[in-house]
Formats: sequence, C-alpha cells, structure tokens
Amino acid sequence: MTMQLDRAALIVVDVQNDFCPGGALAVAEGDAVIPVINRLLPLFAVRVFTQDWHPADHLSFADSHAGALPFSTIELAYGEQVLWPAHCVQGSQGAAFHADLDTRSADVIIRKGFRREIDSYSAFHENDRTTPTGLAGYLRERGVEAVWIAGLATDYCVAYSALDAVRLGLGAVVIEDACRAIDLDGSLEQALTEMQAKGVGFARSETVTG
Ligand code: VGL
Ligand code: ZN
Repeated sequence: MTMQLDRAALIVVDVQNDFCPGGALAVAEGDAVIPVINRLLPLFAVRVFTQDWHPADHLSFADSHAGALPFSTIELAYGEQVLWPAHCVQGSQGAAFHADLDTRSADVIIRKGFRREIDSYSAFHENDRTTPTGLAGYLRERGVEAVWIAGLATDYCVAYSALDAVRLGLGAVVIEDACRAIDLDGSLEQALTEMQAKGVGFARSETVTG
C-alpha cells in the first residue's frame, strides 16, 4: 500500500561526513541511514536537505571557549548550549554530504548554523527559537502540509526540526530506521518523550516504501 504523499515533504537532516563514522562528530551507524533515505526520496513530492554549515570560530565549538571540553555545556544569550567538537566547517570535506547520498534529488538545500553567535539544530529556526531559516515559507509556498523527517541526529537536529514543524502547524513524522542518535546523557530518551508528548508521529520506512 502506498501512502498519500503528494502534500508531504521529506526533510533529510545533516547527512554529512562529519556525522558519519570517521567524522569529527560521528554518530554511531550514521551512514546506515543512507540507503534507507535514497529509497524514500523518489516517493515524496518535495525533497529538502539540510546542511550544518558553521564558520571555523563558531560559538558552539568547544575550541572557541578557552579551557572548555567538548560535550560540556555553557550559557549563551539564548540559553544552554552544548559545546561540540569543531564540525561541519563551511567548505570543508566534513561539511560535504556523504558521497553515497542521492543529493541530485534535492529540491532545496537549507544551510544552518552559519551565524557565529547562534547554533541551529532545527531546519526551521535557529537555537534562539526565533531566527527563521526560511524553510517554513518555502514549504507553505509549495503547498506542503506534512513533513517526514530522516537523518542525523535523532536527538538534536531531527527532534528540533520535528518539534518546530508541529509548532508551525505542520504534521510531522520521524522515520525511525532512517535516523540515528548521538545520545549524550539520556538526550535520546528525553527527545523521544518530548516528541511523543507534542504530537510528533513515528513510522518505519516500510510504511512509505511498501
Ligand atoms: C547536530 C550537534 C551539532 C545535528 C548538529 O545534526 O544533530 N548536532 N550540530
Ligand atoms: Zn552543528
């Protein structure tokens, strides 16, 4: 049975070298999502990719704060921020999409996290939760009513994108086997609980691909 996906977008989140095995912020089995995503792409009317895209001195990098360790947290103007190892630096090989990902099928690529002072997990808003990426307007003009979300990482950029989608009045479904998590100090459990509470749906890719 095929799904009714003519008003649905697939959002492919951050399937970049730095989030795959061997990368600067590698997600366990991050590259395992690629064949699943490649199978899903042709089935959606609208195909959005996101690309984490940081300047080399980005404030989310531990290196940008004297003495700070990766995976510690600090307070920034908009609240708590995890400090990451430097990753997805603009123009670097780590910021490039994984070579096996079918990027030819992208309708639009949303870059995020390019302002030094603000991190951006969500495809819709930066971490201050107000600065827009422009994706909401793009999807509205394309007539999209629901987004299906795949990619990396389940507990950060995927979860933030799904929660923002619901807040914007869109349907949101996380495709579980097309995502992998960082899972820092229970962050996966926390993200799943919050997504469930806010009405994000969960499905396996076979629901779409049959
Ligand atoms: C991400 C941490 C930092 C993600 C991006 O794609 O989930 N996580 N930057
Ligand atoms: Zn990042």
